[in-house]
Amino acid sequence: MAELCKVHGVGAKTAQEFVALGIRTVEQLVASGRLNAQQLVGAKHYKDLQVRIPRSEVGEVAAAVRRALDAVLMREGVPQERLAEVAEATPCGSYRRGKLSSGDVDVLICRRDGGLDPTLLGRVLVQLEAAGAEVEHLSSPSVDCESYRGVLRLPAHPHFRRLDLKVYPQREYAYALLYFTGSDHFNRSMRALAKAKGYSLSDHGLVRAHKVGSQNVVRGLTNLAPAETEADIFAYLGLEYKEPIDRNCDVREGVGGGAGEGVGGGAGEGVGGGAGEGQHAEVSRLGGTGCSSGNGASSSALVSSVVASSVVASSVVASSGVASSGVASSGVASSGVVSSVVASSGVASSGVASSG
Ligand code: DCT
Ligand code: MG
Repeated sequence: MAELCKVHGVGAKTAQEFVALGIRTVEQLVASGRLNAQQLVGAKHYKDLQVRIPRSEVGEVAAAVRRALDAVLMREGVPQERLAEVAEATPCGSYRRGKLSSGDVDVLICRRDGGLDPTLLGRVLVQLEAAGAEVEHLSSPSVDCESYRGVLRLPAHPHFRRLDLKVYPQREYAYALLYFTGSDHFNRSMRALAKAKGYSLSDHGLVRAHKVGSQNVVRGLTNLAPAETEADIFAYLGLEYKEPIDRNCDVREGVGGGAGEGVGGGAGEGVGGGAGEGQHAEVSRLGGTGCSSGNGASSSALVSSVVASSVVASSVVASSGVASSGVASSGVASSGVVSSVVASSGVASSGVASSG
């Protein structure tokens, strides 16, 4: 069961169904003929896809994508000196947050000289293959594709790696960058803040949103805050700007405030302890904004850092003597979350019940 769950595209429920059929190993699973095309790719490479990708290789994959994009653009007649201004390709996710290793490679592409081009990703993939990469698809790149999921192995590298490519138009690009940089906890926190202010924040923009009854949320269609940069979005929401490296709210690598991996100094470092009891009320006043996570990490700090307008210097927080809250049901203290989000805005908070 545990082994079957490691196959990309096979969830716990499906794995249980396979086990009920007497299937125990990935080899048996492949032989059973019960996998769809995506699951077959996942099964074929399931060992590779469990290996974390060193930062240098994420950079190489992203550079290969950029070269392929450039080749495609040049074939369209874009002169070499205009390539950088015509299109952007930014590796996001944990790589952009400075992590030393990543689970996958997330590259966002923006065509700056026009709207969406549904054929672009397909052409980039063909070019990647022409340049020697082995590519297998988890989603089809052929028709109207603004988003691609697959696995890729660069020549001279032993492992296949998960690759996600997405194309966004210029007007949405800053929002997409913010979203795909994450971390997911940081995003949850920022979305919760937006929600508390009557907005809905997504990878496409910021719209008005209000609840009807207990469930339905009506979202506006107009992006209220056209943004050139991520900083514009922070500013619109009244937030202090956070560099990508300061958006690591995960607890995997920041347990106890400070055990983080990262480059450039700062990722995952914390102010040590710092769960401010006083801010719990602020968070609960927001009605438990849904920013707690399933694995027990609280990411409420961003919310309260804005809602509570007082700014407590992080050093003060650190020395305030308030014990790290340790709310996580998994037993993982959430101070890594607190410290990485709060670091400079400085309002201590965590302590939101982990199961929300
Ligand atoms: N994301 C999110 N909510 C999720 C999943 C993802 O907001 N439930 C965003 C934030 C990160 C970005 O998408 C890319 O997702 P992943 O690749 O899953 O995360 P990562 O931070 O890049 O981590 P990893 O190193 O494991 O790829
Ligand atoms: Mg990633």
